[in-house]
Amino acid sequence: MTDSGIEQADPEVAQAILKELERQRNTLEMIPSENFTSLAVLEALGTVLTNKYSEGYPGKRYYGGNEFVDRIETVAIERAKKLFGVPHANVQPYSGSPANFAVYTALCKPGDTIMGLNLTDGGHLTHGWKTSATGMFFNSVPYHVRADGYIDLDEVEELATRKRPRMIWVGATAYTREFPFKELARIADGVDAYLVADVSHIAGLIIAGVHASPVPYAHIVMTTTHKTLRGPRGALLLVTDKGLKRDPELADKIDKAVFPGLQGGPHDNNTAAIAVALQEASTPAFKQYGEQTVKNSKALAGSLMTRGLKLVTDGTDNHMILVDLTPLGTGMGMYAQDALELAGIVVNKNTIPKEPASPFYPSGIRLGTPALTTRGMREPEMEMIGAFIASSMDEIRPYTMPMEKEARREAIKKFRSGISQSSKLKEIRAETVELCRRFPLYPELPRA
Ligand code: DSN
Repeated sequence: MTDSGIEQADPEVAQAILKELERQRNTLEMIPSENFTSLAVLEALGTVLTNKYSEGYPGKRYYGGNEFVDRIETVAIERAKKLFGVPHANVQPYSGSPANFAVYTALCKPGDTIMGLNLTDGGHLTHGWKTSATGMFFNSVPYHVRADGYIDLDEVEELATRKRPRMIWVGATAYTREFPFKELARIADGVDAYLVADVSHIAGLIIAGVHASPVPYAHIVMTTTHKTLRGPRGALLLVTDKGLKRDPELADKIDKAVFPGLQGGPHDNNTAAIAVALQEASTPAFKQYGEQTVKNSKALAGSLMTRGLKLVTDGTDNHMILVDLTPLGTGMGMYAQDALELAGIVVNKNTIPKEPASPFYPSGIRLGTPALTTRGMREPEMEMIGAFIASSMDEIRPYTMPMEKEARREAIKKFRSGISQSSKLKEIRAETVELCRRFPLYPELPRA
């Protein structure tokens, strides 16, 4: 075992980490599921807790030596319960997808019918998409959004009445409007289905009071901890009073589904970092953060629309914006993502409702304000960034994305060589670097 630091022990990896830090510092991070943790969260992650095995739960471990891990996990559980106002929390899921699979394991038998928002309408893979285990092992009946981009509640009700699902998911990975928890609870209750809310994207907004909470309406709530909640990677499974009223053993079923059902030893360093993030999320400063994230998102949406870009649902209620690029042509999401990256703006290509192209070459981009807001940016910066994005989109107008494979390969080649020469994108890049410099990120950490 070496006892030197990473720079001496493994310069190759150390250099790549430092470069990644510089990349995060010098670009506008606008993927709506990403954020920057505090130094305290980072510190908790890089601790000796990673050395420990702790299968089981506090006070009921399979291995010895868990005195301090028990203390940490108990603190995390109590903070999660208090913050979300629920009687039971499990803080061990490795991330959102395994946490969601634990919900299936606790509530369903293989082959049971489940409903969730269709992937290309903004739903998550684990809400029953065909290539996910959740779509393979369960009978998935997807619901959709209407032409205006809002969840089609009439369709949900019609499908639920006809298909009698065991469980209905509410939640998404690309949905820019307030989730209709109350309406979906009415539908789920009407057919005796469990309502499970996946609030991974909006957990921080719920805590800040700028999005309704699903807790009064859902039986189980799942959230990842690394998005608007601003913690480390990981997830929480929360059982509500409504859930316990329906099944007093639900908390136990969830715990057993996580361990031993699906996971082995919890990642104790992550648990500690989650505890720290939950502490931070309980402060007035976090409430302000959540409020500003939504104000920024609305300001950015306004700036983009004023400059002629089309947004799904014509705006946003949360931290996220979905740009419909079909006025520029179908399947242009990848070009938009690449052009913006050259301009120093990191977003992801995304399907739009009724996607006319394909999930691999989709017709939209998804962007959001959680990370920029963590850096301290506000409405004036959003106005400016909206202008950068709109100008960058002008640069992709001359290109097309054919759907036929060979023609597409040629078109992408032509795009890549053309766009890398764009002087407009180079100019914008200089401005985004300057903007990043004005809002320093992790100034305490080393420079490359
Ligand atoms: N990858 C997450 C997101 O970007 O929304 C969902 O798993």
